[in-house]
Amino acid sequence: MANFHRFSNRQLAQIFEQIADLSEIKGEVIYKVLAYRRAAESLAELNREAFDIWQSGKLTEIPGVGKAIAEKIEELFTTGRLGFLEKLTAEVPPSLAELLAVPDLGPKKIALFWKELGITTLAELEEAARTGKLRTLPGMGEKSEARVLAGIEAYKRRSERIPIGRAYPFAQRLIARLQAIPGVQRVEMAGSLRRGRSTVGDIDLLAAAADSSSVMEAFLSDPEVVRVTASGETKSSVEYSHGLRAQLWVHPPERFGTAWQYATGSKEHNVRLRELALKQGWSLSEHALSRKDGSEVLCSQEEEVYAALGLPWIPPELREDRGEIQAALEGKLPRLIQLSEIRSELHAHTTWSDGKLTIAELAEAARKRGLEVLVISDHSASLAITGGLTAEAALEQRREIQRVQEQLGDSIRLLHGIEVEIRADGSLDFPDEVLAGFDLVTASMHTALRQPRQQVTERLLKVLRNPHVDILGHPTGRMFPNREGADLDMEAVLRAAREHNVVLEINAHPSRLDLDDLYARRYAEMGGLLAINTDAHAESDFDLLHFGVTIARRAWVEAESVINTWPLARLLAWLGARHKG
Ligand code: DGT
Ligand code: CA
Ligand code: ZN
Repeated sequence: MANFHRFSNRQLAQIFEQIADLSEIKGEVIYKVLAYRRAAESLAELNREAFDIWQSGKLTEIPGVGKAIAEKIEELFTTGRLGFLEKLTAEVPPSLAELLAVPDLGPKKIALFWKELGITTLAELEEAARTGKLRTLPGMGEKSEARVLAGIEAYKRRSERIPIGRAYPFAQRLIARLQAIPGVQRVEMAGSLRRGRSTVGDIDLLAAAADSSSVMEAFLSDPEVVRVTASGETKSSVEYSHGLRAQLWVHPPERFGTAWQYATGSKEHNVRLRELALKQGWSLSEHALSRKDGSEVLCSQEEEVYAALGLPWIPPELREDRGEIQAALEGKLPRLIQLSEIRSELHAHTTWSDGKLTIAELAEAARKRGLEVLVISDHSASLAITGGLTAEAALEQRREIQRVQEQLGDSIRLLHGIEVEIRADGSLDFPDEVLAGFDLVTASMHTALRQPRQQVTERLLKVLRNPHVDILGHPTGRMFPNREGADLDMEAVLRAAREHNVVLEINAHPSRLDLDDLYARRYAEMGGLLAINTDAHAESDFDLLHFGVTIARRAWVEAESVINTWPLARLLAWLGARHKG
């Protein structure tokens, strides 16, 4: 048999999408462009491989695939190439396709810029607009040139992911506004935001309403909206200033369960779930579960969707196609840690270094939130910008903590910790005999994060071997949106931490979320212990704890693995045993 080229549906879809884009810029008649787009969409949505369909001679039965497109698909499968596309890319530079995604920039203008000024990339277009070259072209002027620049700005913002720390509070505000609209029964987060990803492409919201028009209208006409990017009866999307984006889906309450399941994703989880449904004779869509005969089963609750497929409800944080459906089928889903199970904060700062609250104020803030234990852990001296503690100052602080503890009685237990700085050479700010005096030692690095991989890894390994170090704080040092973590050999770090029984922190501050979910999962699977800490510098920081718990949930972590869930006696016994050992 001949050697065929097995293009996936996705690859085929991308090829026809590219043909559509380039034909459009070339000036091809619009119905042909639309036909290519339709074929691309239909190929992307197929639930069987187009290759298999081709082998059974039925390509033209695919919606949107007529004779001309079927021939092109066949050429790809048989030769691995497509003469038509090769000719097209020789005529129209493929890099122009990206420009179609710039808001308010159409194919005619793109062709004009290309033919008159030789512009083929986004960077060239931006340069031409900034230097006033576009305004001289026919049909252009200063205003339309400015609009091109604004479009480029919007496009760049749109391709950036939004940190969850910005998306989440904004989504809460949007939800409150939409819930106030008459006829709206319920509004919930969906998409990557509900799954708790550290960054989101956009904010997905789902509303339950019998009639979508009033809630859609309110969403689109919100005064903070700067641009409507799509609008329809069941789905619309908008942009706000500062690059925030949101998408609202509206479904009737009796179909809320399937809609919420669909809109929560991930896409990969949904694909697997649909496969499972198909095997059981169902088809699953955002609207309903349907049987072969076309009859629908409506689900107002997500639980009903999973139950119909013989599954327990799967927490959204697990829906990443990382084995959760198999685990659910086997009844082996983890009992994920919950926010309410956290009893202690093990990493917090006061006015003794760069915190905003005194020891007493910090203790009160922690007590108010129901915490049973608070570890005061200010910075050590070498992190000079924080006004870090010297060994002498730390002793003085210890006496102050004792005084505050006496005032507080047993309403909350204070422990004296330190966030000791890891120097560039892997030594710590304090000698061992000083470290031995603290109840709990967290070692963190804040500087020299760009050391080469081997050096920075060795640096941490040295720290992990120090028997006084209980917790490694925010292990990689990453900061959203633009500071990458150190280039660590994480496997070596996790192994060493496990060997020396060092706890790895999931820093709950949304600009950190470090460890991330993947490494936290790996460490917990190795049997390692984790801590979830807010690293509070101010009262409101305590309210960020849920972001850290979400990372732990995404990491399949149960309460047992997180030392903040342990009762005081167990925590103290564990610390005592470590420090004796
Ligand atoms: P993001 O916004 O990039 O952080 O990620 P998501 O997961 O929020 O993705 P988004 O906003 O593109 O779509 C929201 C949800 O809609 C997604 O999680 C699952 C569902 N969805 C979107 N497109 C598709 C699709 O082509 N197939 C399936 N099965 N589901 C989809
Ligand atoms: Ca999204
Ligand atoms: Zn800190």
